[in-house]
Amino acid sequence: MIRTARLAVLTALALGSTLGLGAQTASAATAFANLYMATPTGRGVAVGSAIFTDTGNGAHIRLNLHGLPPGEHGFHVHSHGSCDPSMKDGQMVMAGAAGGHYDPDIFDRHQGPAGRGHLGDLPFLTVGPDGSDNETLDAPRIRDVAGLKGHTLMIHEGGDNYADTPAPLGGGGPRMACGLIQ
Ligand SMILES: [Cu+2]
Repeated sequence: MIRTARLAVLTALALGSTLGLGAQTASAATAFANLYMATPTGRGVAVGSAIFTDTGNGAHIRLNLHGLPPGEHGFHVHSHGSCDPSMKDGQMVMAGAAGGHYDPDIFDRHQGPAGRGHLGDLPFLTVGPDGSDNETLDAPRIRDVAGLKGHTLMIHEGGDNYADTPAPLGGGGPRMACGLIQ
């Protein structure tokens, strides 16, 4: 009897390691996005991935990015589940179909990862001189990692001052890379 139970546990463990990321998703709240450069015609080259993990005290975001311009870049969850270009006021917007910053509580303001603004306001990225970024960022207000699935993760060309002034939405400007959170 005991031996049978032990065998079942071992089988489950073996299955879990075979399934890899899928098994993690089932047992703990994780979500990930593969990111691609945004271009006027849609998805460009792959630039790596981000993995969200629930810590019980906010989320950790583990980055594995490459091929990006060095320096600081605004980094947000956007509302819609598409990275396609869109048209706004007669102008093409790269990754515009992703919509605005994810704001389920309708604060309608940009305040960064610690403020009372868009829930999707994440810490900005700092890309190294070689174009890679392997940081792990803290997102203390993201309490429901699974709830991010179906939204998009966005990297902007410029940095993020966690305010709507002097420029709106942290001043990061155009959308540079984007990925569907799944
Ligand atoms: Cu953004």
